[in-house]
Amino acid sequence: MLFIHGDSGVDIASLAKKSRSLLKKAEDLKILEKIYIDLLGKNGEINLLLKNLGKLPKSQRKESGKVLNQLKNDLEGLFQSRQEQLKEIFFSEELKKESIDITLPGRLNESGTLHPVTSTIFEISSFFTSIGFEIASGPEAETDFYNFESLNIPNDHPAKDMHDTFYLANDSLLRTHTSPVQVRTMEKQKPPIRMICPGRVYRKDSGLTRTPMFHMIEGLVIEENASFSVLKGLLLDFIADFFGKDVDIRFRPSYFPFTEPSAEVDIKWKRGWLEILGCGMVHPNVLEMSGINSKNHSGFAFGLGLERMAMLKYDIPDLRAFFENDLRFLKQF
Ligand code: 2U9
Repeated sequence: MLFIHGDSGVDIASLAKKSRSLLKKAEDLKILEKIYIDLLGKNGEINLLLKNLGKLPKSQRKESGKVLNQLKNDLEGLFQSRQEQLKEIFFSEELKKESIDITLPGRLNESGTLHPVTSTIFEISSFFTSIGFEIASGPEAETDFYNFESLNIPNDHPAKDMHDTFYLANDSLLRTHTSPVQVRTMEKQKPPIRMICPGRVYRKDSGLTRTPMFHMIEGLVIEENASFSVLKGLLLDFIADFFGKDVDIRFRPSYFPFTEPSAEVDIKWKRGWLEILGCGMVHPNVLEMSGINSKNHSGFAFGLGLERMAMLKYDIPDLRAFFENDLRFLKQF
């Protein structure tokens, strides 16, 4: 028992026991800090005792000082080792929180894909350019002359009806096929001409199998001796290239104002015959209207709808999928 102020006394042994246990049990760095200040701070319990040593009888001062200083050193040590421990626990917990799970899958760079209509245009174009065809394009807003008159389409033809064609201001209209581009090319270029023309076309039409805008490719060949047999051979090669060599193909007579004779081509698809394109020998009136002498030149032409080709090739059941821009659909291509 250490007596410091008159009749009150301090039991060093129990102070030591209490202090050691407090330091050892401190749960985190903040609590430990507080315990340190209470015990060993400037005005802490131990320092107050040291300050008051002078009040002890001289005979006890030396011994008490020694005991208190020993306790102080002892507690400083305990504090430091508990502080190290708690720091280690704190840091390892922080590390755990910040740790990176390197087994998780990385962030993938998603790359875009071509729209199925675009890849169909590319595929068909590369077949024709590989055998010497040029690719041409032209305006989507056209005149009556280039879209109808020059193509031998009479004024009373149903295609010219307000119900079928989008008419714009200033006597222009949205082209209903890409044929105007071929007419413009014939006006500018001397034969031989071998060209294809992919692009958007517009018709006042909509439903499950038709949309007011769709894509076409049309082809045109003007030579001295263009013949139906060459046209037929070319289209047989093209269809075999696009759909595979084993596909069954049928030519069937048809009618278009701008070709004579005209035909439509069907392929055997699943259960029955399916129309995929139209073609024919360019009508002499069309050649003459574009400044080509029909006496010493002849031509053939063909046209096909691209959405339809893409639907068959990629087995897409619904036309609307092309225009909805649903990424789950587009990502498959
Ligand atoms: C010129 C002369 C003739 C292009 C042709 C077709 C037959 C044809 C349709 C197929 C399905 C359009 O997308 S579709 O609706 N096209 O059947 N097109 S011959 O004839 C031309 C073109 C230009 C100067």
